[in-house]
Amino acid sequence: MRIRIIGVPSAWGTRELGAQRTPGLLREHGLVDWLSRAGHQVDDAGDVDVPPQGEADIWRAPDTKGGLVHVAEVAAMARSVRAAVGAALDDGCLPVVVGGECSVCIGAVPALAARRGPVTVAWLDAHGDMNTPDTSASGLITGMPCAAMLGHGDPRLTAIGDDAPRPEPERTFLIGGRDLDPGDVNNIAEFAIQHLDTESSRASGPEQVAMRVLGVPELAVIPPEARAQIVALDPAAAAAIAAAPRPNVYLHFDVDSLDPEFAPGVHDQVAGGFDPAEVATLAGYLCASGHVGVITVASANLDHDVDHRTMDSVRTVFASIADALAAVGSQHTRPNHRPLTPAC
Ligand SMILES: [Mn+2]
Repeated sequence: MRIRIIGVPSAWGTRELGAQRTPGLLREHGLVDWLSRAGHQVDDAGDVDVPPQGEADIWRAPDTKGGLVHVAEVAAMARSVRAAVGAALDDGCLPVVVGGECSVCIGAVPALAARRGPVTVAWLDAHGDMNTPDTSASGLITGMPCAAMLGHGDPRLTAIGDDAPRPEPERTFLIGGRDLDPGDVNNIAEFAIQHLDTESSRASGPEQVAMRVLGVPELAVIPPEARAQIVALDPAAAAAIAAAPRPNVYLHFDVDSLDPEFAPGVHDQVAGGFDPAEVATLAGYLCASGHVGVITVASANLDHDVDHRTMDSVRTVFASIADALAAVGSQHTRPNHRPLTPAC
C-alpha cells in the first residue's frame, strides 16, 4: 500500500506550545520505518503550511466572535490539511496525518467525504472535543473539532466542510471519552453521536468496538483465533470484515486516549485510559477491514514524555496499523469502494 505522511506542526487549538513539534520528533524516532515495516511504500510529504506560533501568539487574547481563541490560524491550518489530504487521496495514497492537535480533523474529514461520501468516524479520545462556541468555557478550539467536523460551531471552521457530506451521527463514535465537560455531555446527546466510554469499550473488548464501528453485526463471524492475533488475520476473518457495510472510515487517534502510564507526553493527561495493546488491536481491526480512508494522530506533546513511553506507545499502535493494512493488501486503494448501505 502507498502511505503518505502529512505533518501538521500546529498547537493553535490550545494555549500550550509543544504539539507543533510532534511531527518532527516522530520522524526523528522512525515514523517512516514504523509504517514501512510491512512492505508499504511510505512517502513523507513533509509539513503543511501552518501560521508560525510562539509564546506571545499562544497567549494572545481571544478573537472577537464567540470568544474563540486563534480561530483564523486554526482555520488556515485546517484548510492546508484539507488540501494535502485531498491530494494524497487523489494520488491513491492512504494519508496519515500527524498533528498537531485534534483540529486537523476539520480539514481531513471533508477531504475524505468529498471523495468517498459520508465518513464513519472512529474518534479515540479522552475528551469529547464536542464543544461549540456556545458551550465552551475556554474558547479553545481543541475542545471543538469533533463538533465542527459534524457541522456545528463557528462558520469559519464549519465552512471548511460545507461542500462535503457530513458524518452521520449514528456513524460517529467517540471511543474512550472519560473527561467530558458539560458542553461535551450536552452536545453528545444533542448531536446524537455514539459514545463508547473507556470502561464499556474495555468491557466489550477492542475487537467488539471495531466491529460496531464497522457495522459488522456479529463478532461471531470472526474466528476466535483471529480476534487474538490481529496482525495475522486469516483470510476468512479479513473477508468478513471487508464485507462490512461501512466502507469509509476515518480513524482518529488522540494519544490521550491512552492511559498516562503509557503516554504521559500529551497535552492533557486523563487517568483511566487504554493501554497500547487495546488501541493497537482496535486500530488494527479497523485497518484490517480495508475501509480506513484517513488516519490522524494528534495531541501528543512530547515535552511531557517520560522515558520515551509515549513515543513507544505510538510506535506500537502504528506497527499494528501497518501490519493490519498489509493483511488486506491493495483492497484499500481499489478505485470503487462498495456503496454505502443502511446502518445495521
Ligand atoms: Mn482530542
